[in-house]
Amino acid sequence: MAGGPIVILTGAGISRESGLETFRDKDGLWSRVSIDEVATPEAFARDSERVHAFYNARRRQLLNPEVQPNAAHRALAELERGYPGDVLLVTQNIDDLHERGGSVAPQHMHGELLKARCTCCGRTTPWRDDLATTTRCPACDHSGGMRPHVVWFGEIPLSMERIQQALICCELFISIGTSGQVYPAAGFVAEARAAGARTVELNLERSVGPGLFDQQVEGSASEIVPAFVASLLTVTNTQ
Ligand code: BJW
Repeated sequence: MAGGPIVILTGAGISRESGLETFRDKDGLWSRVSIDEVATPEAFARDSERVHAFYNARRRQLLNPEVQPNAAHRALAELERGYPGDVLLVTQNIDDLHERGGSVAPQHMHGELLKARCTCCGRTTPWRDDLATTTRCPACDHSGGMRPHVVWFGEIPLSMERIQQALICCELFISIGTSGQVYPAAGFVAEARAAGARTVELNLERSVGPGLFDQQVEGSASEIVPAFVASLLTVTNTQ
């Protein structure tokens, strides 16, 4: 391919070597915490203190100086800079490691941990501190309506129109570090494939058998992503 549009989808696996936990691996977040307790709007309505505590802990962890982007985040930024065509980076991750790794405008389809949203006025605000049930909205000054700017089960993911448009036009779809169990992201590979794209998975282990992906590379993201990006840029720039 000589510069055709690319869509990249990343999941928790790309940030694991930066020190953040995945969800569904043996030692992942969902092995210790129930989805129904922390990742639904019903959970927030029932026990917002509990949900705040879960996201406050993860926000503090993300802001720990030891958590830094790894070679995979940096390689994707290099791809964005060096590739002659369009690259849309879509991430299910709520961390900011793509931005810190040099990516310009990753689409955070499941939201961003370093933002808070007021359920009263709808305004989204950059947020680095703990949230509490009494936190005031800096925009409307209402207290009690602030929530993490994340997408819980049953809520509609963000930027869907832009993502769907890119999926039907892309020539290459690359899935990195996601188990492919959560929709609509899990369906992106089939949509891209139906539209004629070549599909590639880079993951610690294959998320599905052969059929959906034309190529599957197994290994840790910090090793296989830079290698894949280097070979893609070499092939593209010598064509
Ligand atoms: C490595 C590695 C290393 C490890 N190197 N790799 C029945 C059928 C179909 C769908 C549904 C259904 N019932 C309900 C639904 C819909 C529901 C859904 O999909 N449920 C399924 C569980 C069945 N989806 C929704 O509700 C979504 N909304 C929706 O569908 O709205 C309708 C709509 C859509 C579109 C248009 C209009 C309307 C919302 C989903 C929200 C997900 N939220 C969460 C939590 C919030 C954010 C947060 O707290 O962080 O998002 S859940 C959690 O899972 C989080 C993640 O972003 C998401 C995906 O996880 P991910 O990234 O794949 O992580 P893991 O842990 O699963 O996988 C890690 C992978 O990395 C593994 O493969 C490892 O091998 C690999 N790995 N180390 C490389 N070093």
